[in-house]
Amino acid sequence: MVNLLILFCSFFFLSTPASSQQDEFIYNGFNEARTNISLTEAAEIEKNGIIRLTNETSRLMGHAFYTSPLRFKTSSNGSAFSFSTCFAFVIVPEYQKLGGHGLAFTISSSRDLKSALPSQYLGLLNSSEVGNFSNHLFAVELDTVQDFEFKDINDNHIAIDINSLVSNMSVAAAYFTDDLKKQDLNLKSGKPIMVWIEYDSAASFVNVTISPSSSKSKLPILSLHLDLSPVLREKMYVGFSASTGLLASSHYLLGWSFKMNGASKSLSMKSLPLLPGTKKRRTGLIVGISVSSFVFLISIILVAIYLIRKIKNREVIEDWELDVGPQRYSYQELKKATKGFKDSELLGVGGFGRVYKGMLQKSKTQAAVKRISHDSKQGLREFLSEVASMGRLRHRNLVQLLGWCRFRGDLLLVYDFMPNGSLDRFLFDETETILSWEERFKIIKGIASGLLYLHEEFEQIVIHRDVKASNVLLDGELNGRLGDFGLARLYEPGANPSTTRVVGTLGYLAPELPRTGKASTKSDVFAFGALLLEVVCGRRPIEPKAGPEELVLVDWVWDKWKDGNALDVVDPKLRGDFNEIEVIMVLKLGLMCSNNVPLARPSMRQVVRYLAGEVVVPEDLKVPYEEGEGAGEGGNRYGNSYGTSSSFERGSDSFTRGDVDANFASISTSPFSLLYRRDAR
Ligand SMILES: *[C@@H]1O[C@H](CO)[C@@H](O)[C@H](O)[C@H]1NC(C)=O
Ligand SMILES: *[C@@H]1O[C@H](CO)[C@@H](O)[C@H](O)[C@H]1NC(C)=O
Ligand SMILES: *[C@@H]1O[C@H](CO)[C@@H](O)[C@H](O)[C@H]1NC(C)=O
Ligand SMILES: *[C@@H]1O[C@H](CO)[C@@H](O)[C@H](O)[C@H]1NC(C)=O
Ligand SMILES: *[C@@H]1O[C@H](CO)[C@@H](O)[C@H](O)[C@H]1NC(C)=O
Ligand SMILES: *[C@@H]1O[C@H](CO)[C@@H](O)[C@H](O)[C@H]1NC(C)=O
Ligand SMILES: *[C@@H]1O[C@H](CO)[C@@H](O)[C@H](O)[C@H]1NC(C)=O
Ligand SMILES: CC(=O)N[C@H]1CO[C@H](CO)[C@@H](O)[C@@H]1O
Repeated sequence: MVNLLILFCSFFFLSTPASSQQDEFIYNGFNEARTNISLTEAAEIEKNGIIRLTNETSRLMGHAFYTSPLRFKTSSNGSAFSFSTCFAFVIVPEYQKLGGHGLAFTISSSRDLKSALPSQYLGLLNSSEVGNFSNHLFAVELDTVQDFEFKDINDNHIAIDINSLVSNMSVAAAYFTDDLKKQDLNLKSGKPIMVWIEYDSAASFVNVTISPSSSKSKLPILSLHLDLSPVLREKMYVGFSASTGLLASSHYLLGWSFKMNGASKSLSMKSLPLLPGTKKRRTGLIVGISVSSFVFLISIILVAIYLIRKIKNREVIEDWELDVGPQRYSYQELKKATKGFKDSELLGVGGFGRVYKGMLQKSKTQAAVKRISHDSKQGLREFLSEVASMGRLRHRNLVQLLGWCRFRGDLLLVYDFMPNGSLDRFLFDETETILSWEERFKIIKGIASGLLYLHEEFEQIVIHRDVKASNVLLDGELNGRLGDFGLARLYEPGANPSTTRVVGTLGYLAPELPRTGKASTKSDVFAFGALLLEVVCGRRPIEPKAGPEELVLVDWVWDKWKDGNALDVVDPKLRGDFNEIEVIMVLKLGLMCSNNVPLARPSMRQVVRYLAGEVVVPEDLKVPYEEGEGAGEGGNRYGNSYGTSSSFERGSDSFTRGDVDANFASISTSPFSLLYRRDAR
């Protein structure tokens, strides 16, 4: 009986024509497809049925393949069948506008792609496999980072890849409207995008069409004459691969349909699952209207309160304020000093507030007055108890805090005036004066000793939290002085990692910070490393305008270092006039401080010793990023990881996680312990 059944079954399978096997499917969300879709690496099916191929972690890859292989040919030398597929995806980049690699529809001879690499390899191949005809790989990539070989194509493109990631054809992402006008489409907009891929076997054509809605335009955006017969084997796996680079995005798949030898069933945006946090249009509108009327009402009330307050315009000084250490200035005095906070007295606008130049009447000295708005009295009070300690910080490489003032929700901090402004202006702007190497080296040494003081020499450990070129100020003799210490704390909640918002500046943020949420002396060292490289190279840690191999300073420096061409990175503005030994030492130190592993970074004390030439920098240098992760040739193994949440926003010069203003209330209730007790280390 059993034998008979087996006989019957094998007969049935043998005689089944290839095209009638399971070769068509449609998934609106993947909840019921858990057994038919194989996920590997970072990919997972979320509760609502969406496949998340990668989250916003650096250098991840994720794969989702239809579990069983599909038959694409009748015999090994036959011609490949026609097929068509339609899918919907969403890319949510960690930083708005800066995408981190991409997603590819893939036909592969294997669904085990463990040895592939992330970043620009898209999780499809590794560096030694690229271009090998025995890969049998066909992919349509939706890439959010500029390709090496298509410099003219922007960072938002669709491309066809065969056995390689050097694309056969690449076009900027766009679609045709009903009247056949070409319309650009941002792949990393965070909104669903529909993709259709059709292969016509008889005509040997691959067509790719994308659209922000369910309606497919008549013209494909990419159409390539291509015979897939030599590329595809008889049995192939179909699915998706996505990867992240230094900059990361979440890559989501909402739905997918596929059909061999025919038109795949169409998907409808309406029946696809939604990403958490997005709302269908109409409810969005209603919510929008009610929110805006609510906001309107609130603003009327606020205006009324403001007017009432204005009438009672006077300064309220509370008892506790009298206990705060350094000098308390009266608001009237600071107002007068800055000519009423006039725009003409504005020295700069930083991440934390506006800085004005002021002439203090009493002492007849110039000062810089930083005005920070903060609407929580509790937070301010705790912060000010720390200001008291900061007033005791005294070091020639720190900008001295002279005093403070609270006026309503505003905190005013009064600092020594630094006539030569901030270092970033000299490094990056077209200024007349170019800092010589001697001047740069002096500044570096000064800042190192200032940081050492904060970390180890003051009575308590003070973590700066925002070391960067724009926080390095230059006094009249061009000594480097660190400013703004501890201010980042004002925007950071307590140590609860689940609510952690990381404050800092992209390119200076240590990779462990988003994960642990805890700033440490080692995260300051990381930022100092970025500063060292910046000073030598005369460019920012992340330069979106540079080519992909130069985008991230650390990686670029490391590549050059490895190849023995370290001096190539030195700021061309120095015109070759520098001390090679010192430059090499600073570059080396910069790479050491930029190590992904906190423990591998030197302490500030060691840094100071190296810079002073007391100790020789170790001969062999560790790779600044963890080894084995995307370490392929030419891989952009970006040195850092930037956190986990999608709500980074680009400020004028700093990236603050989340909306600072909107989050004040929640931040301000948390403790502000800027200063760690030394014995609690
Ligand atoms: C999963 O695949 C099997 C055949 O391999 C098929 O019978 C079944 O209908 C599929 N399920 C879904 C939800 O596609
Ligand atoms: C992102 O995915 C990786 C790999 O699956 C995982 O280790 C990491 O914890 C995830 N991070 C977050 C924030 O979900
Ligand atoms: C295909 O290959 C088989 C042997 O593998 C051969 O017998 C057959 O003639 C070939 N067909 C064509 C069309 O080349
Ligand atoms: C690349 O992948 C292949 C298998 O696909 C593997 O044999 C090879 O070792 C990998 N090469 C590297 C450099 O990882
Ligand atoms: C291509 O890959 C095959 C199998 O992995 C290998 O045997 C062959 O040496 C590779 N060819 C090249 C040029 O790397
Ligand atoms: C394009 O496709 C063919 C296979 O049809 C391949 O041999 C060729 O190397 C591909 N690459 C480029 C850059 O044209
Ligand atoms: C592909 O697009 C071309 C126009 O570029 C069209 O002529 C052809 O019919 C399309 N093929 C398929 C299978 O849609
Ligand atoms: C390079 C530069 O701008 N140096 C100036 C720094 O500040 C002193 C004092 O104001 C000036 O004399 C320098 O010219």
